Amino acid sequence: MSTIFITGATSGIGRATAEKFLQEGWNVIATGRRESRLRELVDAYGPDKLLPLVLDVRDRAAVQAAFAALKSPFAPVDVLVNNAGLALGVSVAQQSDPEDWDTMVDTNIKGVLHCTRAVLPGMVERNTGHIVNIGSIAGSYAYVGGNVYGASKAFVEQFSRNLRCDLHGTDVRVTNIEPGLLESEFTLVRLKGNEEGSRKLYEDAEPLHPVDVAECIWWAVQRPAHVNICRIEVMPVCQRNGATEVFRKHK
Ligand code: NDP
Ligand code: 8X3
Repeated sequence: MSTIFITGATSGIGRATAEKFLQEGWNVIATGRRESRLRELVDAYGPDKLLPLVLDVRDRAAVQAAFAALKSPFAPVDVLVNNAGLALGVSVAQQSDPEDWDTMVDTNIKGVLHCTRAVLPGMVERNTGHIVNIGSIAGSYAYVGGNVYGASKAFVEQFSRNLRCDLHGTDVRVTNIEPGLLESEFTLVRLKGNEEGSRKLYEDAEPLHPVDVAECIWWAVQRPAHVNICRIEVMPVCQRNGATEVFRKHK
């Protein structure tokens, strides 16, 4: 395997995954909405092994066109990492903004569907490939304000399991990685630009770093072809039982 397609490679886990696979000599298709961030990656790694694509995963036609237009050495795609995603807001359901709910559903659920559907027929035809989904512990552990975000990640978890059923008899692999507290732009986005709020969430704790998840992805992909890593649930040591149980050193 040598070509990986990563959604949401402009920040956090996606960017760290792009860097990990580039360092390991893979061809990387790095996608996201922010062109300037993709340009930074090209400036750092050059265009030979890195194809930057401005892509909004909510746009099914654009996703289909992006996959259809890929050419060697960026085709065929051996690994798809469905990483693009976000949480918006921390309100209880009865006070949440329905627009935020739509954006989370369109990105975290429909975005995963669009990319998976676009890449899967080719993988089945070649009888090889790997779909790596980025779920979350929020898909398994409920918390106040987690409502649609957590439910969207539960969707990703069950979709990953169901994909394995549909792919039974092929050599295509499916992995769902479920990280806990991880410092990235995630909380800044969730709190709509509130830097102080984002800083406070990670204060006095040692969260996961994006590279920790990139290493999980690398490990799952590197297993021998007959091994399917189904789920990886990974939290920082300071966290237990989901989002709200974080041990803080000075509190
Ligand atoms: P970041 O906010 O740092 O990165 C999110 C990425 O998703 C960005 O590259 C962003 O790119 C991309 N993205 C968002 N919306 C879209 C869209 N419509 N189309 C294409 N790309 C999009 O957060 P993380 O790296 O932490 O998050 C990555 C994944 O990990 C998400 O699915 C998140 O739910 C999950 N996760 C995060 C955890 C955490 O605590 N941080 C824990 C568990 C899971 P751009 O804005 O340029 O489009
Ligand atoms: C993000 C992790 O627990 O903050 O997926 O919802 S959590």
